[in-house]
Formats: sequence, C-alpha cells, structure tokens
Amino acid sequence: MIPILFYGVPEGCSFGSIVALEWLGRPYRLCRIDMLQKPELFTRIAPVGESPVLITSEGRQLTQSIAILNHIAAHGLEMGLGHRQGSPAFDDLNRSLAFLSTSLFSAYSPLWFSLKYELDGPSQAALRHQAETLVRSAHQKLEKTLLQDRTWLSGERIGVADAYFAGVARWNDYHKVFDWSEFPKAQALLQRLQQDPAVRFAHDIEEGREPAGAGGFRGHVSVAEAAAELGLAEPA
Ligand SMILES: N[C@@H](CCC(=O)N[C@@H](CS)C(=O)NCC(=O)O)C(=O)O
Repeated sequence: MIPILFYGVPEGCSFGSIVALEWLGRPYRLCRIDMLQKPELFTRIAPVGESPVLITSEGRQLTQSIAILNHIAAHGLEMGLGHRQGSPAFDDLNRSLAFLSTSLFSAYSPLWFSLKYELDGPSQAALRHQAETLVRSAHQKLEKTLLQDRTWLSGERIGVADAYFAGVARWNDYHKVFDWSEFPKAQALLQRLQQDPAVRFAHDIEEGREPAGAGGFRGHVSVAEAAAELGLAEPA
C-alpha cells in the first residue's frame, strides 16, 4: 500500500516526518488530524492518541517520531538520508534525534500543559518559569554540543534530525520564550531550513494548502478512508 502519515495540527511535531517523506521522494499520503478535537476513529487507529503515526508500505503501524524518521532514513540510504546502523554517522544522527525528541521536545511540555488546561495566575507563572529554564538550557546544549562543529544537526548534509528540529524549534515563535539572537547557531540552522522546499511544503500542508511536492505526495485521505483501508471501519 502507499504509506499514510497521520499528522497532527496545530503546531505538530509530525512536521518533521512530512519533511522527511518529501525528501525521500517515494509515494506517500497524508491524513490530517485536529489534535484539539481528535476523531474517535483516530484513537482506534492509534490507541495512544498521539501523532505522528505512519502506516508503512507493508501496512504496519509505526508511532514515535524517532522510529518514523529512522524508518524513512533507512529507505533513503543511497541518497544519504540515513546511515547504516552501527556506523559513526548513524550513531551521530540517532544522538541528535534522541536529544531533540527528549530534551528539546519536553522542555516545552509545561507550556503546552498550561495552554491545554487554560491555567492562569501562579500556576501558569510557575510552569512558564520552568519551561523557560528548560528551553534555554536545551538550546545552550545544542549550541555547545550538537551544533558546535557542523552546519546540519544530521552531520555534513541536511537530514532527518534537521527535519525534526524544523518542527519543534518553531514552538519558540509560538510561545515566545527567548530571542533567537541568543542562540545564533540554532537561529542560523532554522533560517537555512526555512529555505528548504520540503520545509516550505510542510508549512503549506499545515496551513491547509495542498501544494505540489517533490513528486511523492499522493494527496490527503480522510480518517474514515484510512480506517477502511486498515480494516477498521467502512468509509463514510
Ligand atoms: N514522543 C512522541 C510524542 C508524540 C506527541 O506527544 N505528539 C503530540 C503532538 S506534537 C500529540 O500527539 N499530542 C496529543 C495529545 O497530547 O493529546 C513523538 O515524538 O512522536
């Protein structure tokens, strides 16, 4: 089957998986999920209720951005999208992905929590203070370690860790935690990424446009259509 990526909006971390699928260039479809009003069918497809979810070409369900991005990268070895497991380049890429999906991703959790439960007053202030400390610390570590000696997080060339960064780093623009000039290497990386056609494509998708991609994008399917294809429900 043609793989389906269930991506969450608004501001989803699925963004990176869309970018990586574009780079890979193989046929894929997208299914848009409003994470603020998750359809019941989505929770049947993905019981944990989180996005992204990739249904692979064999019909397997894959969750967790690191697993999805490594899966996509493994299919793009010949084009330099991924590296052989066990090689220094693979370890390096995996290190970046792990850092981004734990330290950087989690640093924003107090802010999302505060928003989700509409907190205000001292509770909101405490969560904001915690998030500001964690987000700044994560970016300091990025500057001093992962970005110290390279242009791209993935190594010498753009790769799936950069794709994931493009999706999560923009949360600073949403929550306004720090000024990008505090972290010049991370800022430069994000600026370079914004020029990438696949990153632009993912922005268009998130904003509800249906742009022409690099060739692999085969359009959107509804949750009902996807569920029917997976044998979970009849199409509406
Ligand atoms: N570690 C997971 C995190 C997945 C995750 O938390 N996704 C968020 C969107 S960025 C989500 O689905 N949240 C739904 C919710 O909390 O209801 C990954 O990187 O894929």
